[in-house]
This record gives sequence, C-alpha cells and structure tokens, in this order.
Amino acid sequence: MEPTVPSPKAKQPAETSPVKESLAPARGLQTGDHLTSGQGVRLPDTDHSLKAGPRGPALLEDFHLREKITHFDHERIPERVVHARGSGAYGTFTSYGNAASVTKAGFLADKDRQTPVFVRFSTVLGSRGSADTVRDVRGFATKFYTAEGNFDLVGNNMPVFFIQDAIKFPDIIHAAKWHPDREIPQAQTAHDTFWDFVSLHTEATHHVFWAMSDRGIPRSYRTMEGFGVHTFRLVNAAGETSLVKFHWKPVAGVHSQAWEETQLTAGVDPDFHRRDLADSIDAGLFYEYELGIQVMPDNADESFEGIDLLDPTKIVPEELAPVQPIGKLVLDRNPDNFHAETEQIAFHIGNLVPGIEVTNDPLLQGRLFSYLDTQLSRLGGPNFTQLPINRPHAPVNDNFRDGMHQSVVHRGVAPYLPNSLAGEEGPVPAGPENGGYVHLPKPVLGDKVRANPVSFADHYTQAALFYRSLSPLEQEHMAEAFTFELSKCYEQAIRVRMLGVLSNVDAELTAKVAAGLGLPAPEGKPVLDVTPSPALAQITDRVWPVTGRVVGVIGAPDKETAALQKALKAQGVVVRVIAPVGGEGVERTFQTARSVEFDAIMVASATTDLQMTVLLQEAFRHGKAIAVRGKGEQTLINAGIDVKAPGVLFDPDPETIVAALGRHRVWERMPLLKPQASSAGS
Ligand code: HDE
Repeated sequence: MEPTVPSPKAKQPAETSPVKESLAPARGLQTGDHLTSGQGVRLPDTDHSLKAGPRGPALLEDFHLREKITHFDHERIPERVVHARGSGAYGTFTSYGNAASVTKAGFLADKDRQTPVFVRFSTVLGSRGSADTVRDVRGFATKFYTAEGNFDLVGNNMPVFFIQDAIKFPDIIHAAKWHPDREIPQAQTAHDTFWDFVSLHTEATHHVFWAMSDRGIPRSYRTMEGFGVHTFRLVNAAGETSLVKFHWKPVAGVHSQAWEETQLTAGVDPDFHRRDLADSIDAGLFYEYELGIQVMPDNADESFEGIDLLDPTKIVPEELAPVQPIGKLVLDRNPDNFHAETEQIAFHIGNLVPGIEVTNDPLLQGRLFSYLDTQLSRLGGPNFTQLPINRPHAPVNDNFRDGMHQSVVHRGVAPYLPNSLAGEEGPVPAGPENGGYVHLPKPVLGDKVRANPVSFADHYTQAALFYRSLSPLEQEHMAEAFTFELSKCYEQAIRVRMLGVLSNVDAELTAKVAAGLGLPAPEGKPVLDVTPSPALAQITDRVWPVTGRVVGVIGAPDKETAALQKALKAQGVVVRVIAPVGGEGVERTFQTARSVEFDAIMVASATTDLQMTVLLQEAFRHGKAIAVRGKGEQTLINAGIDVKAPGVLFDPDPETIVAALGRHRVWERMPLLKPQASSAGS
C-alpha cells in the first residue's frame, strides 16, 4: 500500500493565513451571510452559566432554569389585529322583562332575570401599549353568560361603520394603522394613508364624521354610548320577528375630553381610561348603562322610513324609532388577572342564543367568519372556548374533540352522530323544545353578485344629518378635528380630495376646514334637505349624575372646605387634595398634578407656584368649573384668570359644584376663549 502523503492544502491553513486571527477585524453576522454547521457565534468566555464544571451545572441539566426561562420566553400571545388596546370588567345585567314581546331570549324576556357579563372596552388602531385617549373609535364588547349559552354583543361607541362590505375591512385597517415602512404613527388617523383611503372610498364619510366628532375622544368608558351597529332580527315565543338595533345608554351621559386634553393625557396618564374603570370599581363607583332597542317591522325589503336596515353606514334616528330601555348593566368587579381574563376573552358575534338572529348585512356576515378565525392564531387552536373567561355558564355537551390545549377528558367511544353506542351520555342535537338554537327559515331570492344594492349608494345625507344635529360647539370641534388631521398629511392632493368629499356634505364645514388648511373651498353639491336628530347632540342643557367625577383641591383644606369635600364624596364625587408636598391625605403634589386628571378644581389656598398656574390656566381653558374658597382668589389672579368668567364659583355650596359637574363643562365660557375675528390682524 502506498503511504498516504498529506496533501499540501490540508497542511497549510494556520500558517499561510495572511492575517493573524487575533488581528482579524470584528464582523458580526450581516444580511446575506449564511450560517453553515459549526460556524456559530462564539460565546464570551465569561458566560459561566453555560459551562459544565465546578462552577455550575450544564444548561441542559438545570431543568429549573430551563423551565422558568422557557415559560417566560412564551409569556406573550399575539395582540388582537384590531382593538388590541383595551380593558374590561365583570358585571350583572338585569332585564326589565318588557322585551318579551319581541324576543324569547330568556335573559332579555324574563323580568328581573340577572345575567353575569364581562365587558371589554377598547380603541381600534393602537397596539397594546398605546395611549387610551387617542382620537379613535371605541369598542364596547359584552359577553352575556346566559342560561342558554353565551350571547356576545360586539359593538362600538359609534352607530355606523367605515365600510359596507366585509372584504374591505383589511383595506380600511391597513390604511388607518401605521405606515408599513416605519410603523408610525401609532394609534391615530392623522396621516396620509387613512385620509387617502377615506377620501377615495366615500362610503366611509358618515363614519369619519363620527370619528372627527367629540365621540372620538370620550372622557371615560363610563360616559360612552355603545351600539350594536348592525340590525339584528329578534324572534319572540310566538315565532314573530322584528328588526332591531341595540344601544347602550350610559347613565352618566355622553361626555368627551377636549382635544387638547386628550393629547396631554396621552403623556400624563396613558392609562387614563383603564385606570378610571379599575379605580372606580374599587371605590364602589360602578359604571352603569341601560340596554335599549329600536324596534322596526320585519318587512320584505328590510328597510325603515327609506333607510336600508342592512346598510351599516346608516342610523335610524331616535326620533323615528325611539330607543326603548329593556335592561340595566352594572359593572362592579375588576378582573384578577389581565392576561387570563381581559386578554384571553374571545368575542364572536356568532355566539347567539335562541330569540336573537343575525341579518344579511354583508358586513355582519363577514364578521361571522372573522371572529372565530382570528382566535386560532391569537389563542393557539380551537379550544379557546374552554378558557374560564370564555366558557359558557350553561352546560356544554358536543362532539368537538382533541386539538391543542384540550383540557377536557372526554369519555366514551362514539364522538360522532348518528351512533348506537353513546347511550345516555349523548350528545344529540337539541330541538327548540329543549332550548336548542334553530335558525329561522328565510327564503333567499335574487342573483348572487359581488355588488352593493342601490339602497347603499347615498354616502352623504346621513353625514349631513349627523353634523347638523350637533350643537354649534360640537360642530366647531369637528371642523377643528378635520383641520388638525388633514394638516398632518404630507400630500396636498389628499387634502384637496377630502375637501371635495366634505363639500358634498356641508358647505359651512367645508369652508371652515378649507380656511384652516389655507386652501380654497370647493363648491361641491352639499346635502340640502335633512331633518336633524337632536338626540345625536351631546352638549345640551341636561344635567347628568356625577358619580366618579374628580375634583382637585389645591391647598390643605380648612374646616369648611373639608365639610364641602365630605358632601361631594357623599354624591359619588372623587376628591383629590393637591398640596405643595406629600403628606397625610395628599394624593397629588404640585409637581405631579395635571389639570387633565380633574373635572373641576377647588382652590382653597394662595399660591404662586408655576405648576399650579399652568394647571389652573388649562382647567380654565378646558371649561372646567373652578370653585374658590378663602385665599384662593389670589391664586387665580396670580394665574391671570378672569375671576368674573362663567364657572368661577365663589364659596359655592356642594349643590352648585355638583350642578356644574353634572353639565360636564362650563359651556358658556368656551366661545369667550376663541380668538375674536376683530383682533386677528392687530
Ligand atoms: Fe371587529 N374584529 N371586525 N368590528 N371588533 C375584532 O376579533 C372584524 C366590526 C369589534 O374586545 C377581531 O377577537 C371584521 C364592526 C370590537 O376583544 C377581528 C369586520 C364592529 C372588537 C375583527 C369587523 C366591530 C373587534 C380582532 C368587518 C362594531 C374587540 C380580535 C367585516 C359593531 C373585541 C378579535 C374585544 C375585534 C374583525 C367590523 C367591533 C379581527 C372582519 C362593524 C369591539 O376578528
């Protein structure tokens, strides 16, 4: 055998390398590099934990470490693709019983029937960590754990939607969320892609009007309406049907933040709404709403007073079909664990009970697919219905088997139907006599096409109806909101196109927004005849309950101020003392307090502190009542505040403060704060 001669190539590497290893320039992995086996990143020598030997066990042997770290590595689940940011609470729904005439659903039909619920409120656009107070639609999703199974009313705080057809949902959401290149902006619509889409897609107009109104910036979840948006079909015990829209009416009324307040709050307390919900429940100041329904006859063309009830961009004005209260919801218990309850709750509008049916609204039909589907990736498989927060309170017996995270140990050998082996244990399909859900038979007529009916075509009349139903101040706010948002666009063409859309709704609004943008107002074809719906205005003379409203008291309270505070607390008002430094009974210091946390201020001592000056100026500008006691007047004068202005209350009794809080803001003061036209050029 020939002796093996080592090849010259194999001998060479170390010696012939032109650069000594220690001198090689450091180069991390770069895009385009491929890792081959054995070519890894070398760990630094100081990483003792990874080594076997006297200093510690090898990584694979240390199962404590491995289990702990492995679990930690997987603590996160995907956030919701929309409505990622939210918070929730448990409560009880009590039925008034008057809905029995329209539905056989026991939780609505039986007088005084109490049903446990979980409600999750949310914003739509922002990620889980985004601020609560951004301008956005709010979700208002309720899971009723009824004796007949779960019913989910997955609504919003606005009664209409951007689109009429489910296939457009990814488009509107892609356009409204961040730009995909930089992932900005977070949680807001003030950017090009949103306005590009809605200006090209005019069926969004009515909804955009709601989003730009004060409804887009609620004061708290306590002060929001909720809407089922779609029309549902209710069926009573006699099998009679009606078309119905669901409404949540807040007992505290509908109130909003001022736009400037929302922006400050996003920095001062990004958890503002979440905190208010949790703190209020802890303090026994529960959130309350009435559930109401608008009932319309179930006619052949599914329309009412010329309004197509299957069009989710349309409302039925309350003046045409009054909202009839059918029950009351009280939210009175905070979850114990955010992840297990608020994050893992899975709503699905297909969670229906006998007596409540869906309609052929094309948006609603699309949702029936999406809500189950999305949970598969969010909650990791089909058994999310077994999670405690999602489990119905009614018994479940079905042939669903196996799958990831199956926690039920099913017995029996025959999970199929028909079978002759399961005997008593069943299950068998339940008929109506056993409370089973049986879909109402409905004839289907006409051609199947991908097109909207002609009755969906009017995109402007109801936008005008909404705008013209608002109080003048709300109209002003809407003009400011449009101006702000469009000013944030980079593309002039988008602004111009959106002005074109506005001009087909209302000339006055278009003129205001155009003036703000420094652009000519197009003439368009504004809606001429429309009957306003006063029920849509939120700034009215009505005085609302003050439960959970917050009054900040500047200065250590004297005896009389303390008595005043006690009287306010007795009415459910939260009183927070703001003092120069912390101490007994002090909840905010001059350094930590900001005006946005309070609905009214009481000034009980004299100070020239700069932060208090800013706080008072903001409170004054945002129309908050300011009560003055003792040397407090000097503090206002120091802050340059007109002590004779409306809503500056000297030595008020508790009733005067409650009355001011009950109107939410001192509306009379707001127009006085506007720059006067005559002084504009001076
Ligand atoms: Fe949703 N929506 N949606 N939506 N929606 C979701 O479901 C969807 C629509 C609403 O607190 C997702 O579990 C489609 C209208 C609320 O957990 C997803 C369409 C209304 C919540 C989804 C709509 C809503 C969601 C994301 C058009 C008001 C939060 C996570 C066809 C009536 C629920 C999830 C919660 C959540 C899809 C339209 C309200 C992806 C496809 C209209 C309040 O399934």
